[in-house]
Amino acid sequence: MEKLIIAAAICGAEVTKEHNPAVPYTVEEIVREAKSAYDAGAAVIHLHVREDDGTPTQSHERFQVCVDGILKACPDVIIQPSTGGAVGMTDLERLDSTNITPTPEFVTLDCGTCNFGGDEIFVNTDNTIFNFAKIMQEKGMKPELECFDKGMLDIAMKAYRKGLLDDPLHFDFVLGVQMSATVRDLSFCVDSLPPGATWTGCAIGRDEFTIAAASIAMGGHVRVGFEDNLYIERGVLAKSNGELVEKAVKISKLLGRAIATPDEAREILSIKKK
Ligand code: KMH
Ligand code: ZN
Repeated sequence: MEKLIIAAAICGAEVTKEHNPAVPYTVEEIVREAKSAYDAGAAVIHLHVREDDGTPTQSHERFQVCVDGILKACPDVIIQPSTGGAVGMTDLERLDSTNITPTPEFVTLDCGTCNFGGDEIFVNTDNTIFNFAKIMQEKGMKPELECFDKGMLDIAMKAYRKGLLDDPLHFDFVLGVQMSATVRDLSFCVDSLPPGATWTGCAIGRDEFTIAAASIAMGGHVRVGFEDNLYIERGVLAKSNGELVEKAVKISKLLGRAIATPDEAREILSIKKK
């Protein structure tokens, strides 16, 4: 089977130090967490950043300092700035994370609106998605198509048919927010993929490693990290993102699948290094 790409979502926009004191806020903490994930085997860092007090920000200045720090510590890693940001941010604010140097090689593209718990709604209208896709295409940034349910894959395919997405497509199925984190739901998404697409599976909360194991066995790639899950096992907080990546590496090795380096991940995903 193809080597496994592990992405580490090291920070997110919703979790806080109250949930797990190792959640990074400062530039030093962000770099520390990225390095721990990279050293453990992550090829991709899915990046959100914070102000020092933990407030999520998409400011390109803050992203630039964090990206510079991460690249100094992990020179070949693939950094994937989020364009999802935090619930309630404007489209312009969300896209500011991409205004950095070098232009990001990989970014997220959220493919639909979804319930984000309580009264929170993460808004991605068709026009937002098409505009983001167009900008990504113009700037040569490969989008990872974030799908929180199968309908979002269908919306992504609308953008594809409009010529706003280039082959080969890469999807990230995020389970446990809107669709249940079950192997059945993951299988439905995977069975619906267009030919030639690659995919990653991840789940929010306690099902992170069940969905990771299923994704590894099914030939997909995986994402783990504090953005999605704060625990290494039931009731035990993870000490670092590296510890979560190590667990994914262990599962993959047990299942006989080797881990991709960042350059091997670029090859698998057809990403051009900037
Ligand atoms: N924080 C969520 C509202 C992404 O990174 O593109 C959006 C999110 C998805 O995390
Ligand atoms: Zn994210």
